[in-house]
Amino acid sequence: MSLVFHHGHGSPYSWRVWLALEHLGIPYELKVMSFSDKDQLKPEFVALNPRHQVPTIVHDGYALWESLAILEYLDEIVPARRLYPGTAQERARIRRLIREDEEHLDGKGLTPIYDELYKRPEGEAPDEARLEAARRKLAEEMEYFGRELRGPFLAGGEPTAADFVMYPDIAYVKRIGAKKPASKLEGILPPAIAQWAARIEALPFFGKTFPPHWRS
Ligand SMILES: N[C@@H](CCC(=O)N[C@@H](CS)C(=O)NCC(=O)O)C(=O)O
Repeated sequence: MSLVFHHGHGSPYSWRVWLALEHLGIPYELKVMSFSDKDQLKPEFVALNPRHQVPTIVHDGYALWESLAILEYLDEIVPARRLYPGTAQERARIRRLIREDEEHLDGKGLTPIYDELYKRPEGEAPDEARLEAARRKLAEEMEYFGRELRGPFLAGGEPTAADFVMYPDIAYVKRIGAKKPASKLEGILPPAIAQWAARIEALPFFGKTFPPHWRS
């Protein structure tokens, strides 16, 4: 089996897939794309993925993109270890948590904060009311997900796709909190989520997936 993984450091979508590949023990060839060099727009990559996004995998010549489609595909090709384990109901719950993360924690909490602090034109002040509303939503969502823990991880004793989808978002909350005091995100993680994040960070393969430019 040959699997090529096209990744971009700092992409939360791509990070999900890297964590999953490692957890499943799938051998892969890592190809890191440089966004500043616009690698994703080079003709050979656009020929592979017309949406020119990471993550993209090529498995035995079959190209696939969209992180959630990739996670479900990886789950099916390695039956010995699952990203969506359990009964139909347990598997559905993992999918529910993923959708809730995307819509609520990320979409209504983290994304507006990121937009206000990183995407406004130079010198333009953030919309404080929008920031505050998003910060409140993020705090509520992290409490919600803390209550969804079923042991060390979201679905029990082992991490699943739900943990690998949520972790990069929580890593962004931590990073923005540390880098942008105006975000007032420092210390916002409830204890249950801080401890859960520490458990992901203690996974033996975690270190290699951490964005190198985040180390400083
Ligand atoms: N819905 C996609 C989003 C992927 C995505 O937005 N990737 C960004 C990096 S975070 C990207 O590759 N952007 C490069 C571009 O659009 O040219 C997924 O879940 O995989």
